[in-house]
Amino acid sequence: MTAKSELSGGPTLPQERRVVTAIPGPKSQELMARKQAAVADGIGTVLPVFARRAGGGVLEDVDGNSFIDLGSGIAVTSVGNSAEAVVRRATEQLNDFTHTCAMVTPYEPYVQVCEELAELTPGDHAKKSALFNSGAEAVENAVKIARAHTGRQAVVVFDHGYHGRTNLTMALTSKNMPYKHGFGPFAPEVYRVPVAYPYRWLTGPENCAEEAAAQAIDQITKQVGADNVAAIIIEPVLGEGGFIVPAKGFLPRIQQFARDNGIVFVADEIQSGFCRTGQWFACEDEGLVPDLITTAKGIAGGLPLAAVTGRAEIMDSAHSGGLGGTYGGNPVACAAALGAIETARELDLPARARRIEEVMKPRLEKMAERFDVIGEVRGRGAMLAIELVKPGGKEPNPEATAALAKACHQQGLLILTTGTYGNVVRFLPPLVIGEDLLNEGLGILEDALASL
Ligand code: PLZ
Repeated sequence: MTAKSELSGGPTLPQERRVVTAIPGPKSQELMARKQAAVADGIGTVLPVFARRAGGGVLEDVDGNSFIDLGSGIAVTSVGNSAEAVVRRATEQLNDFTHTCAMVTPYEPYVQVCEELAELTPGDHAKKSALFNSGAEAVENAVKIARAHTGRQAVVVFDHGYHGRTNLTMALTSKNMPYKHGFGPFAPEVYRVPVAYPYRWLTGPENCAEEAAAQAIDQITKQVGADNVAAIIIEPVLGEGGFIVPAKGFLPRIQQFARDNGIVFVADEIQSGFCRTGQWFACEDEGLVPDLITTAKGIAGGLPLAAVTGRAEIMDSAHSGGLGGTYGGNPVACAAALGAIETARELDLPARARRIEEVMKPRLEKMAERFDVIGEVRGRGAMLAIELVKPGGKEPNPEATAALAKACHQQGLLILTTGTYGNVVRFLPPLVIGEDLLNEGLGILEDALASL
């Protein structure tokens, strides 16, 4: 008989890979037929199995298959699924009250999350936060705040950038398919400039930071006018664009330009933040102190919560009552965030992310030597990727990428793809994953590469 604790997800779930049916199994297929009838086609599916439980480094489906999880629900369950402190705190909060609306009657967990964000984010200046439900909402609000602060309208973003699926954030997002196609018109006053993508910089990676920054700044000054720019928004590691780590020196130059011109510099750390890259925030790597920082995903262990955090005088620019939303900073989500932050501190998750890099990167680099299809291995901490190309050159290879993901899925390894060209396999394991699972997953990846 199964112990009761094993019936729930979370840390008690057996930490093993197990493939007991074809993928997808019969129960998942049945549910998929119901999904097709009841759920809009616009809601896609990466791995067509239905989840039953998840925890630690695994995700179990309704047919009893157990997948090694190298996706964390797109960088969300960094503390693991149903992490003990997240469940405990959220449950206590559920029993006390589920909602009052923070704008109607505030509650302590909201304030506590904002206090934690002030402490955890880079810089020792006075900081304030505002809480929302999703990453896109946080980015939209960062723009509202920057516009209120500067009295300017233009927003500058970067090639390969991703910031969400709402109307303004679609405009900020660079990739058309699947995010924007047919959904326009988009919000005005959004300008896109080059980013320092070392692997694909035409004159080579050595000059990439310098040249990309010069081009970006030239375009801003000549095409937009620095005085018209409210905000420059960038992901310190670009997520949906392909786990692009901007060449060293690029981000500081862009931030300096923003500072020199009274532009609010916004780091979108929704994917890269909360210990993912081996530091609490990816922008710490180059000592950046953003004016505003947007967070979501890893902040609350799986419950929907997002934040804008930044310089108090900028955050206070929006008039009283000008920011908010019915559910923003929901008390259960805030309690979960406090549990996730407690866990991250207790387990020293930044160190765990660095350890994941130590385990994974050398093995990925070995695979790159063995297989021509891997053009580059990149990333930091537990935000790693391989970019797949046609052998002999750098032409993107989305077909091999899709085939590789599928082959891994069949063997019980959950990996995700990404990238402007759809040719990047990304690795985002929960930071609490066991090293044995991680190594087993890499073995499956290697076999799948060999079978391509
Ligand atoms: N900014 C940097 O990575 C979300 C998108 C998944 P939301 N990335 C995952 C998908 O296909 O919709 C993301 C991000 C960065 C903003 C967002 C948006 O966050 O919580 O999905 O709105």
